[in-house]
Amino acid sequence: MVVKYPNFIMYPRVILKDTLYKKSQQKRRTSPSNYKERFFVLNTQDLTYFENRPGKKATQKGCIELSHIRCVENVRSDLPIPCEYKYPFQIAHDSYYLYVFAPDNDCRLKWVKALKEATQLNSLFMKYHPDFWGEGKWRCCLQTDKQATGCSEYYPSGAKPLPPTPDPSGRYSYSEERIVVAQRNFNPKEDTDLPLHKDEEYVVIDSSEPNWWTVRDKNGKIGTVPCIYITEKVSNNVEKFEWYNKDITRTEAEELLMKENKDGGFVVRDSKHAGGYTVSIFARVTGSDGEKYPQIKHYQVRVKEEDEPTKYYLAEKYLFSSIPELIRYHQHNAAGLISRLRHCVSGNVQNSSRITALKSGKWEIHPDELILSEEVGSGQFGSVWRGFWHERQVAVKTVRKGFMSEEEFKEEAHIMMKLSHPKLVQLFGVVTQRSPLYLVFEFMENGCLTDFLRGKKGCFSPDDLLTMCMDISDGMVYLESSNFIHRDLAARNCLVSQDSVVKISDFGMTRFVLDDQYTCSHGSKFPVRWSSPEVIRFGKYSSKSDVWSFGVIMWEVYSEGRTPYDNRSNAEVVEDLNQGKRLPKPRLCPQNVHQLMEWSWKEKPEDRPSFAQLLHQLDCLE
Ligand code: 4IP
Repeated sequence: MVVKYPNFIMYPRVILKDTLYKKSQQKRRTSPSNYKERFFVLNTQDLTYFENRPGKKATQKGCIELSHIRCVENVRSDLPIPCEYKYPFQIAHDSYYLYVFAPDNDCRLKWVKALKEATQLNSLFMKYHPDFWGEGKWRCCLQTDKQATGCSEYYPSGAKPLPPTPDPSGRYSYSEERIVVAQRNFNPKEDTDLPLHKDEEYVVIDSSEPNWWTVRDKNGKIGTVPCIYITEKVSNNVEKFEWYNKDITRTEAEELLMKENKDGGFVVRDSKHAGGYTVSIFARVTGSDGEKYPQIKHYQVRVKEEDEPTKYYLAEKYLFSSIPELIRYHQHNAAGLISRLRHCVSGNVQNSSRITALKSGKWEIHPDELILSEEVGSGQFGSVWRGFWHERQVAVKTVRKGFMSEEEFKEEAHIMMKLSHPKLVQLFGVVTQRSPLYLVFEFMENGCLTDFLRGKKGCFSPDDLLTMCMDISDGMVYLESSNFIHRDLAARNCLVSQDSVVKISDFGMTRFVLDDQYTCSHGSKFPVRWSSPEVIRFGKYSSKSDVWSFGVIMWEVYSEGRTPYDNRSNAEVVEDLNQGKRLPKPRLCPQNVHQLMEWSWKEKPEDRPSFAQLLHQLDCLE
């Protein structure tokens, strides 16, 4: 079954309207933080808010298309609310968060329910932040990036799914079961209430109501209880996390980290002190000679029992109520450690879902297995949809009729599916039973690298920019060693995941394109600005022509998404290259990175570095 995003008829139907308060969305750095009374109208197409001034016509202040809404949920916070209405909910849309305040809980429930219903196709299997963003961090998980992945499971339909079937390895990342402990006895007042017994544990089923939560007791009985009678149990249940390596010694942890060889690689293991835990971190540290040397440090998780509740820490200034919280914080902040916890290393589990998908060896996907939810853009091949395949979020590319040699592509698809690397956008399979073809890829929440760079211009640190280049070169080392030539490497063909990892997409795809405006170097759509001289002159592709294109990507990254040679026509670019001219150093680019660009743009392919050399050089700069 292929579900298309609903087709709206000419006149949208009004679903709800009310006067509510809203907080300004801080779209700009200089936006004020204020709260305004607005008249909200939800219809089948969008959510619009108006300013109502007595005796004057209402003026529209904002409008959010429903298809742009990612999440609608109550905000759970102990922050005092500085406007008249005290019941907050959030509407996450595009890259913004709109906080809206209802006068009472019934009104809030009504709005959240209606908005969820109207947008539920948009946002399956997401995470969200239950508390406010404020003072530069998420109050729920302390992450300091406003666009950081949410820390709580989001249920678009309002109903929570059944608990996940246990993973055979007993591990699944952050989807923890929430346990609460009764602080006092409670005698039910209504049929739907559940009695509470002091000090007993209960599993939280639904916490969307601010005052009454639905919980399950040890006998499996479910009912509502007053929130003021329960308290959340601190979960130190580290077993289910991928970073926890139960039975490994200090030496084994060191071997594992050395083998992985990733700056910021870390494991959490049992400490030699019974009941304790140690975090082992691998980092490349600059020695007195200026060279980088690998180093491993072990930090014991310390416990401050005198605090109520008990606190955990690695660096004394940063205290947390549980070990998972501590790890989550240090994944984003080094805060005194040798490195922040950048890469979780695990000796136990095989690499997640991707492997499961590929193990089947099946590349043909049946159309019934696919659900398309919304169109998210259009690529050079045709439109791109966000969809679901076996509960996995995927990007589905539809290929325009006559644009691609479908037969040749089908012959090659299984080879492309075997290419699997954390820095490549994974091809999961192909729907060939229909024309045009559907190509099913890993979904990348942050879209293409060019738009990502332009959208966040001015917000990147030097480390961010370098990491992007390293991500791409890491993926290219893999393609190079697999003797696979990309042929169209450019920032627009790299995608960015939810946690800002850059991955390479569309590798090898131009070979199947039939439109000679793309394939012929004189064609208007030919990527001259990314192409090496031998490609422009003789159509001679190699890993070294990919290296040239990679040099241009580095330039795009350090120019935060500018088009290369943006003041020159394609013909002028060719002329410049023939005269030996090259792109200038972008303002944000350090001299040594620019030297790598120039090395990649050597006239003769054999004078250019390999991707392995480039990655090594970038690694040394970190
Ligand atoms: C405005 O402040 C209003 O709060 C806007 O809300 C808000 O727009 C603006 O936020 C904020 O700068 P002033 O009226 O003091 O200028 P409204 O449009 O309801 O009046 P949002 O985007 O929240 O609708 P920014 O982030 O757009 O600047």
